[in-house]
Amino acid sequence: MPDHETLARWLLEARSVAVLTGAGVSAESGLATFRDPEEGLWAKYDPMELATIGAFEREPELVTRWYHWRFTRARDVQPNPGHHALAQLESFLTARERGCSIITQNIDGLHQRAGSQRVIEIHGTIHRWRCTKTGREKPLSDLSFDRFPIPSDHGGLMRPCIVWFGEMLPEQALRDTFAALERCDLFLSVGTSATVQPAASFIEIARAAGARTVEINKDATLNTGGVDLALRGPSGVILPRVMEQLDELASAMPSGDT
Ligand code: BV8
Repeated sequence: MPDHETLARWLLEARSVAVLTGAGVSAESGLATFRDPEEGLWAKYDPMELATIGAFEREPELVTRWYHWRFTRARDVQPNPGHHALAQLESFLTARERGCSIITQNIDGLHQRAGSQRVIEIHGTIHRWRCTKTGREKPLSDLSFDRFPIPSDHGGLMRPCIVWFGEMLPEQALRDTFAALERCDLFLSVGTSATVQPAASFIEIARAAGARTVEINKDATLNTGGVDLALRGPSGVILPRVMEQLDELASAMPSGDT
């Protein structure tokens, strides 16, 4: 049986699905991943170096400019068929009173723009910024990027509400993530190199909870050898094919059986 049909059958049987996504899910929207080389001005910078509290403290103007540039990129691109397929999966499962959580490492907000509602942003969002002194948050739309770095109203600086390397993940997001992992019977890892902790270990929690594990990724990762099913290729192609197959299987079932 072709892999995408196997996955469609597993999704039809699943009672609760947890999906971990990484930068690869947004690649087909035109957003660079952390490991693909950036073009232009930012090509000479290593995202792993810039996405740190130390870099912001040492060079607040550079890091603020980088996040402003990443925000404008995220604003100007569109969700791709992979994002839409995951939103469709959430609707499919929710209509059948089954669980579905999108646990994303991405800060671009594209899952929500595609219609996903049950999104856990474990590394925060670029669409909200906060004062470094008071912690008070503002939506990005309330900020003016006419000077870098951006002074806050309280004598501090404005920083994006994201998790930098060396920072703790948001407590509520972690609680919601662990709840989703512990109740899932199917775990999908999509478009992530599975190298950043603690996200890279989420698959172990799902596996310990008895879930089947699936990887959908352009390249092999450290997780590939241990998953129950690995589909190699672009998520924007694979996920829509799986959803087409799922809809076919569901419509072939006697009504009320899915
Ligand atoms: C933490 C937000 C507790 C910012 C991100 C020393 C000191 C402190 C911590 C550590 C330390 N050593 C290790 C750690 C832990 C550290 C860590 O994991 N480091 C790594 C480098 C080893 N983790 C942390 O610091 C975390 N906090 O541990 O707190 C703590 C606190 C203090 C001290 C100790 C412990 C916080 C981690 C969060 C960092 N913030 N993002 C921003 O976005 O700017 S991480 C960022 O990088 C992303 O969010 C994402 O998580 C990660 C990139 O990974 P991916 O998303 O997987 O992207 P990548 O490019 O790697 O891979 C893309 C994949 O997609 C590839 O496999 C490719 O093949 C595939 N692909 C490409 N195109 C497609 C595709 N697949 C399908 N279809 C396609 N079309």
